[in-house]
Amino acid sequence: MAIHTHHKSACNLCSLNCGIEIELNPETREFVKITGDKDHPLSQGYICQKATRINYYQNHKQRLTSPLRKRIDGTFEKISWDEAIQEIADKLVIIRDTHGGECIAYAGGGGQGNHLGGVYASSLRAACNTPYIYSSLAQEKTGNFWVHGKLFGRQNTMYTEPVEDAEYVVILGSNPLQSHGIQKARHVIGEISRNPNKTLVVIDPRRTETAKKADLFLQVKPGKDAWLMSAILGIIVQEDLVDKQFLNEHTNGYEGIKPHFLTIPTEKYAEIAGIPFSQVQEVARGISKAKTMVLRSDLGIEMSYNSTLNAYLARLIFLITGHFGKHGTNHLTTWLFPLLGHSLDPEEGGLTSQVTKTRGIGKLFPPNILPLEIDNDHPKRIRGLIVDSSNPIVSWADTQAQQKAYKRLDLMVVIDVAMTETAHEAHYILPASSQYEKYESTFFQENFFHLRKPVLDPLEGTLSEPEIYTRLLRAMGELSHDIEDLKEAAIQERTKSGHGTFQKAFMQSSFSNPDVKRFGPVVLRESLGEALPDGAAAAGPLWFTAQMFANKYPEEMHKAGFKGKNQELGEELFNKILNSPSGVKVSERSFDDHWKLVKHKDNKINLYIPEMLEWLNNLPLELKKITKLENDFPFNLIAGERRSYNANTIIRNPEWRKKDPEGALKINPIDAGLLGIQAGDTVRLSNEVGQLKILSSITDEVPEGVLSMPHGHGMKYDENQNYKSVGAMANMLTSTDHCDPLAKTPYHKNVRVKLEKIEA
Ligand SMILES: Nc1nc2c(c(=O)[nH]1)N[C@H]1C(S)=C(S)[C@@H](COP(=O)(O)OP(=O)(O)OC[C@H]3O[C@@H](n4cnc5c(=O)[nH]c(N)nc54)[C@H](O)[C@@H]3O)O[C@H]1N2
Ligand SMILES: Nc1nc2c(c(=O)[nH]1)N[C@H]1C(S)=C(S)[C@@H](COP(=O)(O)OP(=O)(O)OC[C@H]3O[C@@H](n4cnc5c(=O)[nH]c(N)nc54)[C@H](O)[C@@H]3O)O[C@H]1N2
Ligand code: SF4
Ligand SMILES: [Mo]
Repeated sequence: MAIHTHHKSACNLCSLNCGIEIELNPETREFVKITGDKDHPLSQGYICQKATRINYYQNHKQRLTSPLRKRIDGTFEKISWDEAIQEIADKLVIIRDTHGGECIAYAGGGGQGNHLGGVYASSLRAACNTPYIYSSLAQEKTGNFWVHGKLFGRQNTMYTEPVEDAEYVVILGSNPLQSHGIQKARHVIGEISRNPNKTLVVIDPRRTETAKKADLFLQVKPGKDAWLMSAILGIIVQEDLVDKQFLNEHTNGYEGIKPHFLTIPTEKYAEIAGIPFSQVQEVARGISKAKTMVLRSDLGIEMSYNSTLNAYLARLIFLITGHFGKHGTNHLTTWLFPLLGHSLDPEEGGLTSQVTKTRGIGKLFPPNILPLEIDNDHPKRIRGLIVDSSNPIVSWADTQAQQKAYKRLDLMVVIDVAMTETAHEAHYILPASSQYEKYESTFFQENFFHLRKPVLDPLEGTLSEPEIYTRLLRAMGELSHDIEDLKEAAIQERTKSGHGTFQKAFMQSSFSNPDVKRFGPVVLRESLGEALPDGAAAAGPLWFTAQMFANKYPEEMHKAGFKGKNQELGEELFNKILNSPSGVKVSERSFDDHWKLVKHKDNKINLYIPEMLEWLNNLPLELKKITKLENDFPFNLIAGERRSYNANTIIRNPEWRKKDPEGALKINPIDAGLLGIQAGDTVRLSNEVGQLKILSSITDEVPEGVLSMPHGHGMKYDENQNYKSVGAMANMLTSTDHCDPLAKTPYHKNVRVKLEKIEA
């Protein structure tokens, strides 16, 4: 029997990336057991039930082991890496040089646990000369980012939601007991729920696991959060419960927004939202009076009607009550590696997409416009698409529209560990090593960085993304400049007397060698990276990241225990990252220097956003008459619930699910009774976009007229080569234009459908 080995790493199933310890059978490559890593500074040993089953991600029948090329008949043939790389590179160059680099788009760039490869993709985009990134983040969070741009001055300003420190906690459109989103969610929510001195408010149309723990559950009507939040804000303003001192010290524009909330008919709005007025008053007053308050929100208001306006209103609730930038409140934070950038609005000259002229937010473009940007006769339509670490056919709106659009591409490449539904549409498929077979890291958690070492050798036939991107660049004829000087300096740097050598050489090269600026990550991997111990070449670019961070936030780093100054401080951070198997806390911030992170000139928050106030004023005052759409499709489907056993599309083998293998539809007993549906019946959901069959379950967790189904189901898993899908794919029913007018984030929580029993 092989001796099992133990390895520290991180869970790749949600953005928390809890520290784990993997017990590995090196002979079979099986992950025999997974436990929480007690040394991980954030998760401290916590994991949820999903992490114990990561082996289903690592080992399964659909792992890719060879580059594949599509034949004319639609089947795939195996080809060598050299062939695949050269053919793809040639085609990229042809598109770029014939139609322009703007006609190439990049989609994905990192899922829940793999962000290091995405760093290298920036070099490929530079070679293709394209700025276009389509990202799953731009189907949930870009409304927030746009609002942050206005409030705080930069779209990539982020805040944390430290619910564990607050006396009053509002969970709005999120279900942390299943989806997490906050560290150790089950412990933390349990503690708040039990603590008589703390108040937990949950706002959700569904009586969720988290709602069951709440002191106050506001069962809002689906998509009516904007009215509910306006009513809360209206009460706060009308009863003058605002924090005047805070508004004076830290904000501008309150006098501008005040009249808009003074006139809100709060009782009427509460009625539209479906919440008793006394409850809305209780929450508004509770928030204002609380010593500390944290608001945590997520997809329930982001993938829902008025998404961008919701983002603004949610933030106003804690801002005008002064619950911000203090212990026990939401507060701003920094990342070692920023996940996104800052885009100017189109009116300020910001970049838009070529065909639909859609704005970028945080330098990202929304998946909802992608089919239209391709399936079009515009001269600048997208002709080349590179998909990395994403499965849009399952994950993005309107599966059918995407399938139709992708057929029009001159080149579609998918880089993935598995044979996905999206890979099936591609001309070329490139097999990546799994997240446990290469150096990997995630940037999701603020003030924290975790570089993970490989646990296993790469599966035969696979390459890491850094290697794939480097090879593509070479095959495109790039990377022509000599980097011998950097390579030598890198070797010197690792000797005792050589400290600082690399920094100097790098500075010089960045003037003399154009590749350093254009393809920084690749150059750093091939120089400094190659000189690192333990095959850590892919971590090379983190040296530059660490230097930039040390330059920007020396005080915050000192508070986190780092010594040194300037370049030395950066080196210390880099070395600490390389040598911390459980991850590193990179900085700590005292609340005194919090306000520096607000990027407006006077470091004050700008509350006055005319576009949002206009939107607010246009919210209809009356419950509209039933529309034709509502008549034809009488149910509100929440298309994409997080449950115990879904993790986006990261695990494909349905056997990983201990319960609810099909991902049943939740139906209220009264609706089920009216339609003669029994638990376990297969039912049909349909609308103007498409239809699907799904297993039913009956529960009063959902109110009448509301249905809820999970996302991430319906993937085709290879059962003895007969592709069989288990469960239903939510995006068969979602449309690309059912989305926020500003950010184009989809309204997946408000999908109108018809429900029918399928007669046997
Ligand atoms: N188990 C599991 N956990 C996950 C994931 C997973 O796939 N599985 N995915 C991860 C990812 S990528 C993300 S982004 C997060 C998302 O995490 P969450 O946003 O917490 O998860 P959801 O279940 O999609 O939606 C949250 C809640 O919104 C509610 N909701 C629906 N419509 C409305 C509405 O109109 N108003 C309000 N107020 N609420 C509404 C739903 O009932 C649900 O309880 O989860 C992460 N964690
Ligand atoms: N209807 C509906 N649709 C939704 C949602 C919803 O609530 N409702 N939720 C949405 C949300 S919030 C999100 S974040 C998206 C997520 O959707 P996606 O962007 O598709 O992301 P994931 O499902 O996390 O994983 C994508 C792919 O990464 C691959 N992968 C895993 N590890 C590696 C690796 O190391 N290298 C490479 N190259 N590939 C790897 C996996 O095999 C998988 O194919 O789904 C969204 N889709
Ligand atoms: S909370 Fe998220 S990261 Fe942590 S173990 Fe569960 S799925 Fe993995
Ligand atoms: Mo997400």
